[in-house]
Amino acid sequence: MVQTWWKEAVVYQVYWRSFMDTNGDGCGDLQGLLGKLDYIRDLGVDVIWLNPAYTSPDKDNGYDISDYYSLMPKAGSMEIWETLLSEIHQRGMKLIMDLVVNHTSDQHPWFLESRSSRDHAKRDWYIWKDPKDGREPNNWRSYFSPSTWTWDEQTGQYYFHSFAVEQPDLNWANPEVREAIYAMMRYWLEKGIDGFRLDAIALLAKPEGYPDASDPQDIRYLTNNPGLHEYLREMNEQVLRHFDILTVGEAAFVSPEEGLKYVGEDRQELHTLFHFEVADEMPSWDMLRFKEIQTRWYEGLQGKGWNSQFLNNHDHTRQVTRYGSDGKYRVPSAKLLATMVHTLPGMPYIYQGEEIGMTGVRFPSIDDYDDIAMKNRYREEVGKGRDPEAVFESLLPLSRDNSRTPMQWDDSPNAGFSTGTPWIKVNPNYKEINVKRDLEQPNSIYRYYQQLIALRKANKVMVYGDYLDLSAGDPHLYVYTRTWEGERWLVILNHADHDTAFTLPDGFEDGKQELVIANYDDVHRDDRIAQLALRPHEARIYRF
Ligand code: TEU
Ligand code: CA
Repeated sequence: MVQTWWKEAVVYQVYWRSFMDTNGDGCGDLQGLLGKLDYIRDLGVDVIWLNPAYTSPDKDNGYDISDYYSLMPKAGSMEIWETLLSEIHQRGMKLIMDLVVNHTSDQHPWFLESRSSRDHAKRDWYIWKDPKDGREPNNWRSYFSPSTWTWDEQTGQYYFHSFAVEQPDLNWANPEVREAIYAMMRYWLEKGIDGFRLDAIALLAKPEGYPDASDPQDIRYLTNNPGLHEYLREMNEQVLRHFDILTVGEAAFVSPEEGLKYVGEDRQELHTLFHFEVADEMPSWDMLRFKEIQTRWYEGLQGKGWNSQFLNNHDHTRQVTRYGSDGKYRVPSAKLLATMVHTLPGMPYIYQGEEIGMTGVRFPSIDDYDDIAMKNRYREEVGKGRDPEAVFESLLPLSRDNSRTPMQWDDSPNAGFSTGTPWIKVNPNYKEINVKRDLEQPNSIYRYYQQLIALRKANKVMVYGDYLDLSAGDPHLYVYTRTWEGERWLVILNHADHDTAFTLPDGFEDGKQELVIANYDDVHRDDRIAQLALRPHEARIYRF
């Protein structure tokens, strides 16, 4: 397998609007990120993934772009962006940007021209259809609205959008569109960025004829359609292969077999991908399901493609709340989840705030929330006559805003995020959970992440080691090995709020082990481990 820098990388995701505000407008900005680069570098990460900062009306927090070649004023100037890139590189880190090319904003000049007339040269840059039997061309629903079609009175046709009404899909079947996107990608790559996170990349190709879906609610029909991989291969030929970069695709509804089409070394498409079998299809923790997914993806990709490991991002609620325990076991639980993400096969991602165990949030009113996906669904469900309070309660656990509350720097007002009024409220637990406190404590979650990342740098077994689950049937324990060039690591995790009995598996001789790391501070190097009562959310790694 070709070894390249990105395979050994740890990625840190910065949702800049919630990271650090330096001009008091209540919105994070690139200047704020600039001032925190040493904090990120000290964690030990290699790559920063920056969520979209391109000019946008901000209906979907930057994922509705109206100019790919400039930055939205609230983020900062191109000069600040250039300085940011340079300062990131000077610290030995790399920057990847979000590439949002399945759709643009409805305020993008391309769309304004396209919608101006049926005869405009850019009409075919988007997807327009006549009504069918006097209504939408088919019965599909979008991610953020009841239908993927919106009527345009001016030209008497519907236009297609996989997400919000304000996010019309580009017509990737049109070579002029593809050429325009490739030119834009070269513009940013020639500025020196180190790659892209490809947004909603599974949606680029649309099925021939837009047939009705048998189940409109199961929106996987939007993804992985014929023609997609021809586009990605062309993108690779035209752009990606000419730069030494990392490309990570966001691909919903893919199996390992489907995933391999994106990232197989022989495919010449992308390097790795975020798949969402866990994030989308496992609403709460299910250890047996998680282990089965991990083993299937390992067997599906091993030796042929590279996986990515994450448990949260700006679209999914915070892992210690959704998949761990954010009450009295928050600290060990956050460390256990980190141990898992950083020792399972694949490139680990850290979403800002995860490294101090930030939690999900429960604001009292729908008016405290911003996420277009949540607000649209609330309006849709209440519009059907459902009880507003019940709808609101049902949307809280998975609201994307759970992960979008401001970074908690210290216990000063607004957690040190802003001297103004934050665009979204700070999680009230910031007085207990903040960077300042974690930096002061030797056994904090932040310090544990630092150790995990340092271990990865010093031990290639974490990157390239073969993986074997030794606990497949256990609902609480996750015990697996990573083996590389004669070195064997045994990872032992008790993902439970109670003690769980552990027995050293066959093939391991008690007394021969060396403790690598433990998330409880009283574990000693020479502890015997033939039989253990692992404590709630206890994690240990041993080298044999
Ligand atoms: O999300 C793409 C997308 O499909 C998500 O809805 C994802 O599949 C789902 O959240 C997985 O649980 C990307 C961005 O990450 C998201 O923030 C944007 O709203 C969306 O695209 C539109 O650009
Ligand atoms: Ca600001």
